[in-house]
Amino acid sequence: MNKRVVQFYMLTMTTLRWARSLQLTLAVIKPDAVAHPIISEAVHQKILDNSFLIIRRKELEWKAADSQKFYCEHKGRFFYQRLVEFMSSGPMQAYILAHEDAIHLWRNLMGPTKVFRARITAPDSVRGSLGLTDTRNTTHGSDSFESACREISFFFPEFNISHWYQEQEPFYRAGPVSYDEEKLEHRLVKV
Ligand code: 3AN
Repeated sequence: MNKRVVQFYMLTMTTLRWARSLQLTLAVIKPDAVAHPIISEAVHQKILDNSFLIIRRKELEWKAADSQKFYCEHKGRFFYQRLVEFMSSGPMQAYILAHEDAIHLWRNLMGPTKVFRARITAPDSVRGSLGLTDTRNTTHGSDSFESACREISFFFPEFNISHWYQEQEPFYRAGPVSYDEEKLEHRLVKV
């Protein structure tokens, strides 16, 4: 069996085990990691290894105004200016991920915000193993259902979240789905 067929078979088996509704979250690989393909590829692999479905993925670059808008809740904090400059300093990769427990699972895999804490308390987490500093901490993940909806719309304005939950979620949950190795996204397989 070639690699693509094996992956398809494994994913088919995986999707058959979804017992609960799928949840969407936003994950971002930040500029510090995208600057080093070996790091961004390791994060991408971690997403696949943890059975997330990649519903959408894109590479993008922010202007300072985008960064200020997204992080407006942190305006006034000592790290705000540094954060805004860093997040508009180079390309990022944004993902819409689906999993039964997508928000919690991705936050857990990322580890604590502060890299020094992450290295001690969660050394195998993304931030614990790959993070550079508290600002350049490799990844972002939504922290609630509400912020996932808001943040997905911020990064993917063309994506209709309610439509996905109503029309697409049942099909992704039931499967089968395949992984498109060129687009690096999962696709529904027509049976
Ligand atoms: P998280 O990304 O873990 O949800 P938030 O929302 O509190 O954490 O912070 C948003 C981003 O701001 C973090 N990912 C990090 O890049 C930056 N940040 C947060 N706290 C600090 C800090 N104490 N020093 C430097 N940067 C920080």
